[in-house]
Amino acid sequence: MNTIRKVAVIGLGYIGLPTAAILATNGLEVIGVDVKQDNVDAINRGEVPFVEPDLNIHVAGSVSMGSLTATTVTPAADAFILAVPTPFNPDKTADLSYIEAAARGLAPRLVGGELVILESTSPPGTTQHLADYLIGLRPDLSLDGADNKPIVHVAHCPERVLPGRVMIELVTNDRIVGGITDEATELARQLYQVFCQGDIHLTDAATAEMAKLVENAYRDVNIAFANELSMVSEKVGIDVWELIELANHHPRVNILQPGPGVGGHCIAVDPWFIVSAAPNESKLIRQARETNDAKPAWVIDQVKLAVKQVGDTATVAALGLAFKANIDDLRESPAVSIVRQLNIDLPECAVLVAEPHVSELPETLSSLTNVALKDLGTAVAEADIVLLLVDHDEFKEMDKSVLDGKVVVDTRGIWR
Ligand code: SAJ
Repeated sequence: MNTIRKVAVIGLGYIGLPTAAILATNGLEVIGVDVKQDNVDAINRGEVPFVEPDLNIHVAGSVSMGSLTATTVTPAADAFILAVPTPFNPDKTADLSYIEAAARGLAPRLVGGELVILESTSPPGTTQHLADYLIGLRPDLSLDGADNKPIVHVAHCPERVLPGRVMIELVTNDRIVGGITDEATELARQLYQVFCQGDIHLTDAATAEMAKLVENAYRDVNIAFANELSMVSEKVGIDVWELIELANHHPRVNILQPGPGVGGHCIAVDPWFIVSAAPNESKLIRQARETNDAKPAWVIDQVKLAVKQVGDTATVAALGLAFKANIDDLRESPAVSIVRQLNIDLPECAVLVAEPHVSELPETLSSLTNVALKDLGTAVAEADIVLLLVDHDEFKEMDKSVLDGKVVVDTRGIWR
């Protein structure tokens, strides 16, 4: 195939847009594709439709240089990168409909020789499914040159960047690349080498898929251990934060931090793809998921105990809605579900939410009576109970004396 000069990145979300921008700032012609016209328009103005440190500089710069443009229609290109969502279905299997829709968009543009990379987190076998799906749409092409048909090269390269550090980790993290054929693997390696300063490890597509899932399941299992310790510690009357700090002095122990539950669109989702691929063999992974999913209900029980002390009409300040510190991403956030459930379980309590990273409540909360968004000072001043849900810097840095006389439920251990 020819050198890759033009890349279409399909899906301009938290991963696709940074990837498009980094390719564009490294000299490639990049066309971003998204179904959301508003986002496409914003990007073409050089704006970023969500918060991610340093991304705006890359997008504004590459748009003004003309190396990054956005559109709703997939163009012809030398390489296509699919960065679309893979949510789970109600039965916890992966919903591949966004991948298939992206494939339908690009299939008519193929002439042979292109590279198609799936970046979306996917269960084992999805890259092969994508490849077969493309050939089903374009039987005049092949995956390996069989019958002298022009080749479409298909590979998986899972994204592994941490929200909040995306522009750094895109460049510095190692990458895993696994193609349907060795040639596809090699072509994908060449593309990522354009901007990736980490090592690029080569494997097959299914192993690359599993590597990503396993990384997130590893973290989920370890957070579940910390969350379990927090519940055990409460029961036996000790401080879990001190406990973990002390245990972590051991040279081979590194326990993670308990919290109100695990949020985000990765760690709370990906382990289920392993469970659905091998249900009988993945009992620990499933249990960890269930332990983390059960943590918000435990936090709510702690608030109910506090309300018993204060009275049924207590005012609760809920600090933080994001799924983790210093970002504005509310997806799968345990904090959002805790606030919602508090409103259902404690209808007489006013819940004053302070979330410095959003200007309005998300839809699931905005319609609730007795739940309101306030600035941090007002929420805490008016509260009888202060429920800390996210360890944002603003909360860590606040003057602790404002908590005097209030009942504090600190799910992240920042005020101990
Ligand atoms: N959390 C805890 N305790 C901890 C660490 C995290 O309760 O000690 C919670 C966070 O508050 C949050 C959730 O877990 O609700 C997930 O946060 P995270 O920072 O661990 O991870 P994500 O979801 O932001 O990003 C993960 C990363 N995966 C790993 O670190 C193995 C990232 O590298 C992946 O690219 C990303 O998932 C993804 O897209 O899959």
